[in-house]
Amino acid sequence: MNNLKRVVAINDISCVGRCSLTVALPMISAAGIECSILPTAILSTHTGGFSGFTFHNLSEEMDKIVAHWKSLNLHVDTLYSGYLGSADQVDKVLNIFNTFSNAFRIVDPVMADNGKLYSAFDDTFPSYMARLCKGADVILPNITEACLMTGIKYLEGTHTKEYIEKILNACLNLGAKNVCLTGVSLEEGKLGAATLSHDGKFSYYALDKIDGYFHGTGDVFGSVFVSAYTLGKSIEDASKLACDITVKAIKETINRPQEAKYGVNFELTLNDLYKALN
Ligand code: PXL
Repeated sequence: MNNLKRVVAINDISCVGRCSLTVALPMISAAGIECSILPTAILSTHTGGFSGFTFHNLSEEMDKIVAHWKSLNLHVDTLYSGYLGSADQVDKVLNIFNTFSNAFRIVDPVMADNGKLYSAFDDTFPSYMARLCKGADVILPNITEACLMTGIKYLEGTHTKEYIEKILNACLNLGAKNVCLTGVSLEEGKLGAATLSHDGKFSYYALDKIDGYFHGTGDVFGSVFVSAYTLGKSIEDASKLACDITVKAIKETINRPQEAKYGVNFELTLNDLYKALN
């Protein structure tokens, strides 16, 4: 029997509306990786587009879970952090990074999109997320999140390479080793990702833009990126595969119309994900 790689996904459980752990668990598993989880909060739905959702913070439980793991001599290949329940959880995640110090650290600083913070966070939150990015092997911000953490002004629409490279450089200045920036559009009608690695190499990848806002695509992108990187792909190849699978998931959603807030039909991409990585 081969030993599978293990990812620990640190993210919330939004019970309905595919995002965070309801995306990370099935996708990372489908890549042939064991996905352990550290839930940060439990919500009836995610916070984008539903009203009246429930929210239960799991900060106290997180400490107890990690304390137990310490006693198990657990092997972890990659720690993947996403949506946090509150700013105090940044220290908890840093503590987990130090506990499993041989694991890759991939931080998706989930907190904002389209120029705006998600409703659960206040203006101080980006500075906490910036602390978490320090020392990460890879960070996966969208343009809004990168701007909020670096103080660069957020610009809508298509971007110049100068603007994107200024953001990428500023992200590495936060102390991350590599960055993969999502939501990058250098040309009208195209959308994709840009990377900057520790050796100063930039890469760009884009596909035809599909109009509309699709909830949870950042989590699809992140889960594929984390899977590919954990299995030894380069930053550039992990970014390309994450773009390809995310676009496929969006296309599968357009064919089977549903309300966008319920997330994309990533389930129909799992076969492609497995084949691309195994
Ligand atoms: O997909 C990002 C995300 C994750 N978790 C929760 C969210 C969001 C985005 O709105 O609300 C709870």
